[in-house]
Amino acid sequence: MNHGAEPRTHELVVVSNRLPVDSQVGPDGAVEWTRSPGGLVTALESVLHGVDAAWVGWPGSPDLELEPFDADGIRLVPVPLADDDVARYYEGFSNGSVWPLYHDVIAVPSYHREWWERYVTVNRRFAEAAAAVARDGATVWVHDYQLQLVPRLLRELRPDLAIGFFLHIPFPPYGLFSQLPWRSQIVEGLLGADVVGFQRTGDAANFATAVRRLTPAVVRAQHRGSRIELAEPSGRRRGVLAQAFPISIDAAALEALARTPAVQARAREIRESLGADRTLLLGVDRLDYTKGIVHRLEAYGELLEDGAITVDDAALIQIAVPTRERVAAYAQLRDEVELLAGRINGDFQTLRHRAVSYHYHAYPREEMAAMFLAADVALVTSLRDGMNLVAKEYVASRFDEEGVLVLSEFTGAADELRRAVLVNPHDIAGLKEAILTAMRMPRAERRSRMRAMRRRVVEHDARRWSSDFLEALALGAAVRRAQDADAERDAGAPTRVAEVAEPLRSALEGLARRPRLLIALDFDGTLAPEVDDPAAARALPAAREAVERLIAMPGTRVALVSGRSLTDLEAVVADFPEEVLLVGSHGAEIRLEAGTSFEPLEERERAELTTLGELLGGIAARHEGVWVERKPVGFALHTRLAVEADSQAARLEATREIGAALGADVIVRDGRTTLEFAIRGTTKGEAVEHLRRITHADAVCFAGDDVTDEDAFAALGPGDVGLKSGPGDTLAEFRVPGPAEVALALQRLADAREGAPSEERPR
Ligand code: GDG
Repeated sequence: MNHGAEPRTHELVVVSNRLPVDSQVGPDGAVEWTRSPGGLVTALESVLHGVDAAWVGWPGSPDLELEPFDADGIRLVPVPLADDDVARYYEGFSNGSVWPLYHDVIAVPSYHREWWERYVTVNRRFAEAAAAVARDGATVWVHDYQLQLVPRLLRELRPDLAIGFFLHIPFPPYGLFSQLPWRSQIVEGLLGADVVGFQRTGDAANFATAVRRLTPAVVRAQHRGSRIELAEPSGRRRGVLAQAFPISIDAAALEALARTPAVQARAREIRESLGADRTLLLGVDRLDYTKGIVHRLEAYGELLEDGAITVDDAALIQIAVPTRERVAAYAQLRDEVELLAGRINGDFQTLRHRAVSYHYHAYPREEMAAMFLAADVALVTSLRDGMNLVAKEYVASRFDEEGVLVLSEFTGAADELRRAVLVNPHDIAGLKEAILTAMRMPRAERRSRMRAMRRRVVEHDARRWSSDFLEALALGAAVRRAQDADAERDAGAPTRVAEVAEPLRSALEGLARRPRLLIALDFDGTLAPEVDDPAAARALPAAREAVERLIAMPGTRVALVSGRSLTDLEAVVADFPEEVLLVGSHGAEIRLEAGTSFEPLEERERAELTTLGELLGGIAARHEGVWVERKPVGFALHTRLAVEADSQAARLEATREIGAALGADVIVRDGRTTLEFAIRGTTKGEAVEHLRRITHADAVCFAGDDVTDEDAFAALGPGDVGLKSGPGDTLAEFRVPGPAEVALALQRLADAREGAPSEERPR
């Protein structure tokens, strides 16, 4: 290894919590580094070679400040963590909050603000370290749950980079994810990437739901994931690909290792030491509560207890690699597993044979390969696991096409290794059954299953995983750069009308020249992308900016016309200028000025409303169980609590008396248990008519997306412009795909109106 301090930049930068090295303190007290053969290094090996790459990560010991150094042709860039950082960012937020939450709350997550704050600080430190060593336009690939804020932080520092993120663990369903007090920040953090990769399609789908629920982004489902369209604070649109890229292993290298004479000899030795006639069951896991080790031991213990197997038939080797020992849940799990293994041995072992051979430490790769080769059955019983590489490693090392894999359905690997004996580890009876099936499986069936699984793992290996991901990232970044370049070019041009296609462009230019213009716009699905939570809907920044520009121009009024109640609408458009006219409840409520609840009624309307109230009040007084409710521009007669005779009589009298007194001025709506009378129209069409009158507009532009907007389109005449957002039948003359294009059309209208002769326009 070669130490050096000169600042260098690189074309590919990998960022992960840990650097792929282990430190040891040498006899002279100096720190020595050896490359640790962790899964991620192996998986990235092929892409790291031949490019100028750096790896940013924590060297693994607290309070260690190191200069960047080279190891095996890769530049290693250490990020220091103080003991307190390790406690709060790593053991705390990463492993005490995120890990249990993302693994189906198998252990109860705790949420502490000081953990979260340190997570933010440490993520910023990683982002800064990556930004400092990335060449102009470089690719940065960020890994895993400890660094979910890095993509956004890095994009803010270095918008030129192609940023990818891969989550190695599951992404939970929204019902669980929503527990997280900082759920929005996490989603925003991840959306800083061009590509967010997940293990399973289900994880990508869970993420898409979280994006829909927590942000106004537009999410479109596609193969193995979705495409997310964001509006950045600058108003620019940016696409993010969220998709499954199932991780894999270097199958060829593992097979080659398993084929070496030394490993084969060692496998024979292991078998002989256990007793040649016994079926060898093997479990290899980090000692983590997600891995289902207790369930596995319970099933095995019960099989011995039932007498279905004996220690003369079977042996279980359980390798439990120490992990996160300072986190309480892990210390407890260790006690539980060791107690159980001890109890099974106490109950069932004989002088000749142990029931469980339990090892609480890691082994070298060669020893692992020998164990895989020796084991008749591999037991992977995770309660939840992003992928589980052990399952794939077992398959890859079985070049002899022998061995049976028992695999939990709750692993990512189960999506690919369909010919394993699939189990639900919570079902102990089913798990026992599966172990027996595996132990007794006929040779021909074992071989046919193993062959099929081997094909999958060999074809979909780590090299393919990393190249698929990096290709998708290169493509995503290229598209974004092209869009940015277009936007920059257009921003410099005097007019940007050309982006809106003909004939809409000419129609907008025509509108721009009209002296008094009314622009009436539906909100949801037109200015704001549809979101699951209506309260979270917000107009695209580009749309809001266009409205701000238009409203500042003489002779130009803008109204937002929505089916929402006025109060509701006011809440979601609080970021709009106060001069905007608001129409709620499909036209029933109108706010002409901020602070007024709705438009003051004209004298005639006030009189009509009084008459209406008096007549209905009289009717309600005459019939038991009938009452009157005041509405914004009318009344509703409720008959739900009246007996049939009273209800019918009240309805008949109301229709007759009001018809006689007010005639066609009143709009009647007949509901099952209500009869509503309004003195002002309550369709968007009537709203547009009304707005046209009060603003004295010469021309109207209306944009909307749903069926209630059709009334408004129907109210348009020659010289007006109707713009439909999205699919579906429409009376509108023009159509655009969605809110982003509506925003663009409004911007072009503003551009054109700014440039149009304005002398005839009133102030
Ligand atoms: C996370 C996700 C996802 C284990 N014991 C020894 C040893 N190992 C190696 C295995 C394997 C790796 O450690 C464990 O990988 P897993 O995938 O099984 O599990 P996690 O550590 O939880 O990994 C997981 C993975 O990230 C990758 O995306 O699959 O779902 O939780 O490679 O062989 N290696 C050596 N000695 C041991 O004693 N040398």
